Amino acid sequence: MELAHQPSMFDVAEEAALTPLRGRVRRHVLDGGAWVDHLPGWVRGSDAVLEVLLGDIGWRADRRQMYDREVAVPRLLRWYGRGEALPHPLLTEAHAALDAHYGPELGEPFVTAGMCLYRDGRDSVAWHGDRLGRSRTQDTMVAIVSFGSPRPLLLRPVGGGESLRFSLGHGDLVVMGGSCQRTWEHCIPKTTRPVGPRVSVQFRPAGVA
Ligand SMILES: O=C(O)CCC(=O)C(=O)O
Repeated sequence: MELAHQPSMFDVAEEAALTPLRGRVRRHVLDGGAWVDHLPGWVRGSDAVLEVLLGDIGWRADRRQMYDREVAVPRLLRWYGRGEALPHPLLTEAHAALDAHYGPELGEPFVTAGMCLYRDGRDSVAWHGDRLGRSRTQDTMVAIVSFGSPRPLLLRPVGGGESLRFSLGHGDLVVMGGSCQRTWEHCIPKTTRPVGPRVSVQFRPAGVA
């Protein structure tokens, strides 16, 4: 895939490695039983992972029905199911580290890894909650690790209210937890600013989508 990618000054020299989670993740407690954990720069040397993710890993361009016409989904997608090998060992380590840190609170492991590739500022995801599975009725967690050019993840309460903004790229981690998928919505808005590609890797428990 030919995508112009400007390496980050902080990221390029190092081999990819995780930094500790314990004592460093900051929890934002939100209304309605939701929370968001945030750790900027969780992955050091994240550009090495991005290079692999921007390669030929089976990205798929989806289409969806919008009223009476079919339109292209504005991002590329790749889904890794239970036990499927992830394309970079750092992602396997990240999965294990998330399970070790969040397992006691979540009560189950993260199982799937969904990936989105935002090629430039025209790619986006509209306001939504991940409510297709058990998360429609149950508390859960969705952990997102971001690679490449930062894009804002916005969150707002369902029904309206003040929104929150996390700029996510270059190895940043956010975890949406509690009732967040039911009581809050999130999006990655389009931008007219020139931005390089960003890949988000979302770890979810079984049955959460
Ligand atoms: O790219 C992101 O960080 C968010 C992705 C997302 O909201 C989704 O795929 O449901």
